[in-house]
Amino acid sequence: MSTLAICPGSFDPVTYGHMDIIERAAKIFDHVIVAVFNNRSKDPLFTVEERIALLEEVTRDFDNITIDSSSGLLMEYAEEKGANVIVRGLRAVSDFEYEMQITSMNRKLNEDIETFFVMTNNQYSFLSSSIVKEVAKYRGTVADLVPKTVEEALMKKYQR
Ligand code: COD
Repeated sequence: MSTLAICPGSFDPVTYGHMDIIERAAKIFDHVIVAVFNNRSKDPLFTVEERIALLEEVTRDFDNITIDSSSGLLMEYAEEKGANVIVRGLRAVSDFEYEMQITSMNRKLNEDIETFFVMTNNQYSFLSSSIVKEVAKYRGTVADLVPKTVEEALMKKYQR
């Protein structure tokens, strides 16, 4: 049986922390769909199309990764795609409570699709898209946190 995993997220924008999780998933599962969800409770810096373009650029060396988007429920999307697995990253204990809540609800919606948690590389355990945006906004360097193409996109957004 071939395995299809979904890596869902906001990816606003994609960071080395996201890439660590996506690349680990791509080594384990036959195919990975990175799905950009339009989370209405967040006020995104990048449009969904911009986030997709950045993800496509930074994953172009992987032939088993596809980038997609959705504005609906994650589990409905996963069913539609015929996915077996959802992959989420864990940075620290602080992520655990939120992830447990979401996973419990997702399991109620479809108990056949398992959620796998992948622990990030320690060097990215502090990293989030919000921190990257904050640093870039105040002209700090984000070169170690995001790929060059994302760094350039951030500089453009903040008009430098
Ligand atoms: N190291 C490791 N993993 C990381 C790092 C890092 N430094 N940074 C982020 N990650 C992981 C996150 O843990 C997550 O697994 C993934 O990367 C994406 O992260 P974000 O922050 O871009 O995305 P989120 O967590 O805001 O995404 C939330 C969703 C959009 C997936 C969620 O809101 C959702 O499922 N929305 C659809 C509606 C729905 O079905 N809701 C749930 C019903 S209960």
